Amino acid sequence: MTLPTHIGSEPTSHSRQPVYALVGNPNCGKSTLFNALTGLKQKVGNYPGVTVEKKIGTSYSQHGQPMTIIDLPGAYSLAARSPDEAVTRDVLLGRRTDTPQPDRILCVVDANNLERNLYLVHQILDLGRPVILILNMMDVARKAGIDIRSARLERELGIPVIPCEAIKGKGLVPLRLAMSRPDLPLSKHTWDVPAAIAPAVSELQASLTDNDGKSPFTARAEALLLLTDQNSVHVAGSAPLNPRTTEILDHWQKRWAGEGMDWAEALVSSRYYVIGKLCADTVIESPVQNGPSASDKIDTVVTHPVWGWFVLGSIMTVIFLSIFTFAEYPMNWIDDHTAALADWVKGSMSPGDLRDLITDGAIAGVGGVVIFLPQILILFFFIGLLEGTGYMARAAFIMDRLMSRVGLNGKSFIPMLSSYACAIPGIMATRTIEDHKDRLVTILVAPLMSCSARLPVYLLMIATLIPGESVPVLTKVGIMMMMYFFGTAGAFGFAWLFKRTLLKGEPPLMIMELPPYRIPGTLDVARHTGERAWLFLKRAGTIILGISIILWFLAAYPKAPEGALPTEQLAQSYAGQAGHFIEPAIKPLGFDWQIGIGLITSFAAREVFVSTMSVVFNAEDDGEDTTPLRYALTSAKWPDGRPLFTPLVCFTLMIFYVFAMQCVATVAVVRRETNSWRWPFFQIGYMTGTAWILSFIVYQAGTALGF
Ligand SMILES: Nc1nc2c(ncn2[C@@H]2O[C@H](COP(=O)(O)OP(=O)(O)OP(=O)(O)O)[C@@H](O)[C@H]2O)c(=O)[nH]1
Ligand SMILES: [Mg+2]
Repeated sequence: MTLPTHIGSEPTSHSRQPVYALVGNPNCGKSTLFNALTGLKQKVGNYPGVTVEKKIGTSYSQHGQPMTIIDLPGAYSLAARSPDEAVTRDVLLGRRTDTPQPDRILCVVDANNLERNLYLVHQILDLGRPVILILNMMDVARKAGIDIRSARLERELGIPVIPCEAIKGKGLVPLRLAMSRPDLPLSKHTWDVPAAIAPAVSELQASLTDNDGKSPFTARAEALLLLTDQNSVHVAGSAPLNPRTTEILDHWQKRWAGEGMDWAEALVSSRYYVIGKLCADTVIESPVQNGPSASDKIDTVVTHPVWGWFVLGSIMTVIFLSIFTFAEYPMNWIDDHTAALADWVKGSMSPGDLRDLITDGAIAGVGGVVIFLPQILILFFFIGLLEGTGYMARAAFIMDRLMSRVGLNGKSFIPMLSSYACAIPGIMATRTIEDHKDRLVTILVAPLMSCSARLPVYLLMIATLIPGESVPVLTKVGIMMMMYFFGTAGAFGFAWLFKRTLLKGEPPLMIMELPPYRIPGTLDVARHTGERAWLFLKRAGTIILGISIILWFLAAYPKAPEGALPTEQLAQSYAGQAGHFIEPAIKPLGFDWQIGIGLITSFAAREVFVSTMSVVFNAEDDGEDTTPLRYALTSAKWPDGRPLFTPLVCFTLMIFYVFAMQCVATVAVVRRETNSWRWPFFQIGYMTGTAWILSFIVYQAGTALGF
């Protein structure tokens, strides 16, 4: 039976601003197009699964009319398997209360993989809404010798088809013109649902319309989805089906099962049959070269079981080496200027609490952290490059063997890699993982990957540990890489443990697309780096400033009697009392009450440790020294005169920061993504417990060995 999708066109007048949704397979350039249309800065990257949540923006038609554009996570099919795909399906089917249902759909396809990409487009045409088909990445297709007869495709489908190069903004004018058309046609494309299934589709459609209150088109699309993947419709949050609809579904499924028919497979292959015919008529492939492409050649080395690791190691070394060497000059500059600012405030205000609050609280605290901005910039510049070129997906690929040993798949690795920047986007990225337990395991271990907030702590400790300039920079790089290694090994170890105990499950199969290498957009990398730098500064200006000010008060009150030494003042202050309170618990790790104050405050965010040390050790006094905090730390002492920050203590402290869960923002995100308090609390407990135990072992063993 042939079901016409629809003939005619949509109503011409819009009472509100028209809503467009950008839909397509992962990594086909939707967000790039979204940015080009709206001028916004949605994150773009050369690996599947960059966008995991919808994002709304405004664009203007060729006549200046505003239009709402929704960027959506990539999906291979409307039969969603992972939480990010579910977002796309639910927005399209109008199930989200927080998002307007799109009136018109912009289907983006990668011109290099038209056949595979058209599967989703085909499902979307069933929705009976106006669609514009965008053939993106035409530049890559052209180079690969793929020619698409877009006029023919346009005739066959009866919808506008627009070739584009989103990355260069090519094709935007025709696209805007098409979007401005008040009379966008509905597809007149028809396809044959297998005869044995067609009556079921009609019955389900009728019931979904009459009993579940769906519009006829949504009803038909949902009927087809129900038959291809029942789970995809019975999701949390969507209204349960009317009993009558379920009854019809059960009836047909029992009947087909009795006949030994695989109805889902029959539907999928009949779709592919139509798509195959469509592509045969419209895609002309003339291979321009024989033999492997440049991408393939690079991959034989980069994904090689031995050389791959070598490449990964070299890249990491280059990144850390750059962090240590190139940051020197701008760091000194920032340091000089914060010192000058503090001096200026000192000179222009009369002595008193307010002056001290500004210099010893705000400037010392924020300055102590902002000094690490150059390193953060360098780190994110490299991460941006790795994401843009497509190397991230390769790193995930070579890690896959290791991942499957611990019971995870390559899909968990992108979230874990992203956590090197910050656990929050990492945890968001777990939405691409289909299996609930695998997703949870990944969320639980992601914060063990050393995030950029730990960088200032490591850098400060390494500087204190190796004060001289005589030590080769590679030693510092080595210690730093050790910390990253410990964090990563810890994440793998705990993933292994959780997969065997709490969250048992089959090791999943790896389904990871390796995107072709691309030269990243300069603007994308700059934007990515700039955005992260801005986030870092914003944290310094808000959370770190706030905590520094509070901490200053807690350290300045209650006031000690006249003539007391600064350390006596701190010791009997509220902050000092808190530090003393936890000292018994941390003394076995080699930490005193002053470090204890830092441990307490850095539960808000890890960098706060650095600003706390600046406030506690009141560091910016010495005009002479260019690295005052480090200097203050090396001269800090226990009451009996022993030095406090011995190399062993610095090292132990770094170990503590590798493992401890210290970030309220992450706790909040884990709470939201797991929808319970149980998991974030469990995470705080197991991570901080591990941090304590390992620090204890390191410190005690180190002391026994005479370090
Ligand atoms: N050569 C070329 N690259 C492009 C084009 N459009 C986008 N890209 C690149 O393709 C990659 C993927 O782009 P995104 O916009 O992140 O893709 P997406 O569809 O939003 O991906 P997900 O959010 O993962 O579903 C990025 O590296 C872009 O720079 C294009 O027209 N030509
Ligand atoms: Mg995207």
